[in-house]
Amino acid sequence: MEKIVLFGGGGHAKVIIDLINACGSYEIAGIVDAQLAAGVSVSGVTVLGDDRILSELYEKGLINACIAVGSVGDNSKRKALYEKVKHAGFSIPALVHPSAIISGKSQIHEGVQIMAGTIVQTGSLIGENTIVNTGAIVEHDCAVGNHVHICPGATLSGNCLIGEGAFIGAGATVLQGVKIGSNSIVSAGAVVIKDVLDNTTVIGVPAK
Ligand code: JB2
Repeated sequence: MEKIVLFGGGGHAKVIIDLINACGSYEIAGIVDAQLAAGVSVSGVTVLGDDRILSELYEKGLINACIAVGSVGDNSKRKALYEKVKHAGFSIPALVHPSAIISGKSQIHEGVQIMAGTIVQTGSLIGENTIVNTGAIVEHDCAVGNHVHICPGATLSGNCLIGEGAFIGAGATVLQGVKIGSNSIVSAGAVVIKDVLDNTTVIGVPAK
């Protein structure tokens, strides 16, 4: 079985470890973490060191990586780490939980993480390094940009456009055809009924 290295060893990494074990497609070789000491165990996976061992790991033949740092509101850290790891030569495969329902007519790009119980409907595209978190729904013909986080239980209705780096909070709903701008934040539980500009935070029902 091919090996994979996780970058990040916090809460998101625990969910990723479960996902990879459920898929059975990779053996987890270890975790690279900015703060945890080498030798520490996270869900039974050992921390190998920090980002300084990136090239060493690659040279040893560990060529598959997973960005296991999540995000709360700001996806820029995840984006920067993805770009650093990719630049070092690693392959960052899409990971899809076996319980997710993914239309064969959707497109799932590199580094996407699709968690347990999600649905991605026909004609939708999920951009690089985006998280579709536990139980989220992406309805038909949505275009979700790179480095987006769709949080647990959020729903994108059909034909939504989600700009790069946007954050769709837990349980939020985006109505059909609505566009969310790049790096914008939809707060948890919001119901978005009209377009949101770039770099804008909206809250409430209807979201403002
Ligand atoms: O640049 C980095 C880096 N920055 C932070 N490189 C590496 N290799 N690791 C990094 N980290 C590590 O990510 C931190 O040292 C820390 O161990 C981990 C982040 O853990 P935390 O639990 O704080 O956050 P998270 O990103 O795993 O999870 C958040 O986002 C998820 C989507 C949490 O809030 C979760 O509740 C949420 N589900």
